[in-house]
Amino acid sequence: MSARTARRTPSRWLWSALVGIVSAAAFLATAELLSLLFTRGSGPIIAVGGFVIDIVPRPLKEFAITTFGVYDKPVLLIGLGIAVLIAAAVAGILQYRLRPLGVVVVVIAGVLATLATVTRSGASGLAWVPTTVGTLVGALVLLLLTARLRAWAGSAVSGEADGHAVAAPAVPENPAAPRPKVAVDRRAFLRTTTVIGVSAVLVGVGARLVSAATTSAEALRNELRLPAPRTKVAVPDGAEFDVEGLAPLVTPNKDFYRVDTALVVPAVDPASWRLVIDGMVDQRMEFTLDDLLGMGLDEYAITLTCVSNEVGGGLVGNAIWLGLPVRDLIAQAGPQAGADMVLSRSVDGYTASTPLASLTDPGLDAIIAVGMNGEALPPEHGFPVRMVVPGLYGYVSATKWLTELKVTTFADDEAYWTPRGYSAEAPIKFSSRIDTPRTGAPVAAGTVAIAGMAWAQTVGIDRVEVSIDEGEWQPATLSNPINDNTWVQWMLPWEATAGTHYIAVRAVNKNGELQIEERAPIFPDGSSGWQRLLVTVT
Ligand SMILES: Nc1nc2c(c(=O)[nH]1)N[C@H]1C(S)=C(S)[C@@H](COP(=O)(O)O)O[C@H]1N2
Ligand SMILES: [Mo]
Repeated sequence: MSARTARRTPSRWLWSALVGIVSAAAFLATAELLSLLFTRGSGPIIAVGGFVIDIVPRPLKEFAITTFGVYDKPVLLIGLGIAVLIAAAVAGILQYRLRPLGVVVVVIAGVLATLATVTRSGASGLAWVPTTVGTLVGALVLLLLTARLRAWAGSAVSGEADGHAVAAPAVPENPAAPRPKVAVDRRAFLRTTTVIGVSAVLVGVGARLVSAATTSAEALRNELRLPAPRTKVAVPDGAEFDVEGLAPLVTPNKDFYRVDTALVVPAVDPASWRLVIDGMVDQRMEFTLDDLLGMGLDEYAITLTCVSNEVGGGLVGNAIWLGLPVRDLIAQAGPQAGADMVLSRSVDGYTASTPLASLTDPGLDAIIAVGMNGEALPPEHGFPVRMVVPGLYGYVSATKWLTELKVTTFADDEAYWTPRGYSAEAPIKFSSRIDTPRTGAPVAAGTVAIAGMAWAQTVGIDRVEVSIDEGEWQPATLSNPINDNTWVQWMLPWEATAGTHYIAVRAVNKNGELQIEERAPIFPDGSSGWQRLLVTVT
């Protein structure tokens, strides 16, 4: 065997170990990437690390802390990394020598990582997805690369057998001659391994960076202490019905709809955050968060609605916000004559155009909010500061991660959605919605509660009417509203008989106006129409 031949024969131990490591990298990269979607960026490494921290016996934990001090977590992660590397190399070698033991090792590791993930506190119902898909990808890569390695090794052996196929030719290679099979197989193996390995590293590191940025927003938020409200929202008796399937009066933060253009939730440090008021003002103003908190905060109950909410849809939510009137800030800057719009800007560049009159009206609770339902704004709802304006769709008023209010004119400035065809001004079209019963969820004959929500921010709901099977409109019972800026619940008992039935709903606001019957799409200024649905009674 010539030296050249020896060099071209794969060292199976090393290459199969590398195959194992690349497979593990593919596993982790896949899981990290999916964890951005399913576990709020808490990837498998962090989950397993946290799991280890939780199950390690206290004396060992204390040993780690006293020995490594503040470096106990990095040391843990490095230790974990080394363990993963060794296990991966072993899996690669096992798969090559004792097929399918390597895949078995990957699956066992996957099951352990999944268990660690789903048992983390606050894990969502889909927390198992990233590591499960990761296991699949890891196992597939292991199978694929091992097959490539075998092909290479196989052709190298047969090349040796016929004596000279892989030996260096004595004369310069004829470029037209077909490549020896061993060279082709070697190339295929190396290329696939490199492509998968490099992609895994890029995807994995990218996903970790993204999640590190988002988790740090969470960390900053946990440190912020908000002052107690000067006045609290009083929820009157009878504000909420006890009907199964009916939306709660106050939407929990975790269930509150989210709509924005941010691919990654901006991580804003409250310490360096500033709100600038500029444009057509006498005095440019700049506020720190402490400035705002020091002005005294009150609670405001306001129902937020998205222009993209279809009739009967879920892009509407009600929260008790902690904040202060925008008009107090704008008054300090002194808006100039001729201005008719405020362009609010987010740290991520998003902008909304709100009529200046809405933000200076002493009768309208247009607010700068820092709190939502008793806690600081969640990162995805605009931490640390957003705007909320009763009666205007979110895209023209509710800028999250707010950083600038530019006093200007509709003639001079455009908001994010305006050149995309949406109306520059967009008051909420008041509406009503059936929450229960639902199409596709049959109910038993007998007394059935038909119930839902209705909203007419700034005006209030006067009544809600229900029609069954095109029959006459019957008034529903309304819950006791918190105020005219919030939605109300409505309910109507119904003696349901077996068969299929139509239920329709409409509202009348306190100005005596009837909800628009004509159907309109959400584009360009919000949907309209009466919700009408088919229910099956058994
Ligand atoms: N920075 C920023 N703020 C934004 C948006 C956005 O895309 N970026 N979307 C707006 C829209 S369309 C709506 S309906 C509300 C939704 O607020 P929520 O996600 O807290 O429910 O935020 C508004 N504020
Ligand atoms: Mo929206």
